[in-house]
Amino acid sequence: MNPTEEAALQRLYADFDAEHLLPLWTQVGDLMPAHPRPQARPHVWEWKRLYPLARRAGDLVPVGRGGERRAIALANPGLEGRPYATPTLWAAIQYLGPREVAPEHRHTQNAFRFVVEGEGVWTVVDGDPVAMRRGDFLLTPGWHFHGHHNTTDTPMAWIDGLDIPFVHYTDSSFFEFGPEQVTDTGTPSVSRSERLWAHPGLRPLSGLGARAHSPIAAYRWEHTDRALDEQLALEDEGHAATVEPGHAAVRYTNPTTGGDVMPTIRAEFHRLRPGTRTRTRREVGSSVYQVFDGDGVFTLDGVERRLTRGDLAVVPSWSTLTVQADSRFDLFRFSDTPIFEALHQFKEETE
Ligand code: GTQ
Ligand code: FE2
Repeated sequence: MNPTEEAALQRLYADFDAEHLLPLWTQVGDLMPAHPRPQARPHVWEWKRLYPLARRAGDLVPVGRGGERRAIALANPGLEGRPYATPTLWAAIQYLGPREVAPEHRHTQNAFRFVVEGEGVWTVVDGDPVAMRRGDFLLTPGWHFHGHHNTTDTPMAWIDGLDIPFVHYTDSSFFEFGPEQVTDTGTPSVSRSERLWAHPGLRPLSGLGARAHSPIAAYRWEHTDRALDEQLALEDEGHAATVEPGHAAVRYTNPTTGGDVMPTIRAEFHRLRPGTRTRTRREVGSSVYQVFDGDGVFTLDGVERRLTRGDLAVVPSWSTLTVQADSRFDLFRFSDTPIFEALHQFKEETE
């Protein structure tokens, strides 16, 4: 290109800019990479550092109307300071002090809680009080009113998972305040939702038809634990039951469809026998893991990170993951996979 042409080209680009236009040919490599090149990075947050920070927030920051929740988001270091664990998923530690109440509200964002330690908080979902205890997985699907109240003299912390970033990018958020106090202060050990819905393989005839969200408000640890134990016992007895040798796994499902618990979020629990090393996998979409119990090593895009109880790890889209269990290793996992499956964009590779 001669100097005259070069100057003309620069004028063209300046005129594009003035009209808010951008040519594909200068951007194509970034816009259409040969495979996903996530901005989010693999990252680990240690529970032993998170929990004391949440406790300090408990001492200094009140919970109530306006702020709504004492939730502290995991902010992925690749995502430009936004409170997002991945481009689609929010993950936070939420802390509720003795006798505190987080007021009721509802929003289009889908939410869940997972409890790694403690008890004494009830989350009230559309008026149904749901006890929260170690190992329980609790749902607050989109547009259900929910508030949390701690009925004890001890604080409690848990993790929240929501599709906040996805809803934010897609400009689809609606939000409404509910009452400042929870609508039902009862403290039953089993919610009405579980009494109606949480019986294996049985559904009430008063509730036929497919629903977009699971009607089960709480998936209790005793069931998850037993399901995983039985997979390993069956494997010991020579029956096919595990996803790979020494690796038991279950997915939380919506009993009205057999599919995922909520339209945007998948949740699973994995149990590795001591010494198990998984195959290396990568897939489209992002995941967050929390260690429920035990010790092991996550190799994320070739980098080893040692994890222990409560630690959280983010696996961005198309990043490789291998898990090595040094003890029995129990892992809670959630991901945005249902979004990609629904759009026929899901893809995975196993080494
Ligand atoms: O508990 O309702 O971590 O609305 C973020 C948004 C928790 C909740 C979060 C929320 C909640
Ligand atoms: Fe909420």
